[in-house]
Amino acid sequence: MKPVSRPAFAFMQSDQQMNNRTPFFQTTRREVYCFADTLPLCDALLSAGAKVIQLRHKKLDDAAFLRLAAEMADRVRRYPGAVLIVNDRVSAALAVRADGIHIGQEDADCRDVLRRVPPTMMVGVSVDTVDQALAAEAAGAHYLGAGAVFATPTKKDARVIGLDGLRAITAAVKVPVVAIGGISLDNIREVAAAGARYFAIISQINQAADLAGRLAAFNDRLERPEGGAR
Ligand code: TZP
Ligand code: MG
Repeated sequence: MKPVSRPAFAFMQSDQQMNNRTPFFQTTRREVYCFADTLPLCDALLSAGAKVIQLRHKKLDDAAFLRLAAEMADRVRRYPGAVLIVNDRVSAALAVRADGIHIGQEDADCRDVLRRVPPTMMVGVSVDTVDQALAAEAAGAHYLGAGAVFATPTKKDARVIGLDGLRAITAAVKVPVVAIGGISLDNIREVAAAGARYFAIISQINQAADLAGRLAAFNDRLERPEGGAR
């Protein structure tokens, strides 16, 4: 997809410049949810047609993270329909007027985050049990990240909930569920059948030799959930 050219100062404009994409996360669509921790990766994902990019970087100090977040927000805004979610760091999400903030159980409290961010900013919460899912939904989370569905080298310490755990969570809540952990071309249809609406995929996309081709292959699986010939 070609970027739309916008003035470079676009994201520095007033609050009205802030996105109005809530609710981006819906229970009526299926979408791959991508991750970037560098600008070249962010660019590659956007030009391949990625619609959701999460900035997830565990090591950068706050100043460097903020610079990267600002650059990524600027890039994402050139692609209509694409959104930037910032992981963990609420202040950075606010400063760059990200489309969303994603928090884990050990990060900030969901209600506190919702009070701090504008109503247009989506708040996602990681959960791995039905109780956590119900609590996050009751607190007002716009979407839930559920996993790890499968064991994954990307996050070795993640609790594995399996397809049964995912199914229990999607059945318990109304908000859209983003499945995460070990999602591959071989299992994404089962993950979709378990009720997930978004599919958070790190290694199987970011480590692919042909990133755009891999993203297209995932989208193809989602467009034809039952499989079969084109
Ligand atoms: N949270 C639970 S599993 C996971 C995170 C961040 C990593 C997912 O990465 P991959 O490579 O798609 O399994
Ligand atoms: Mg976190």
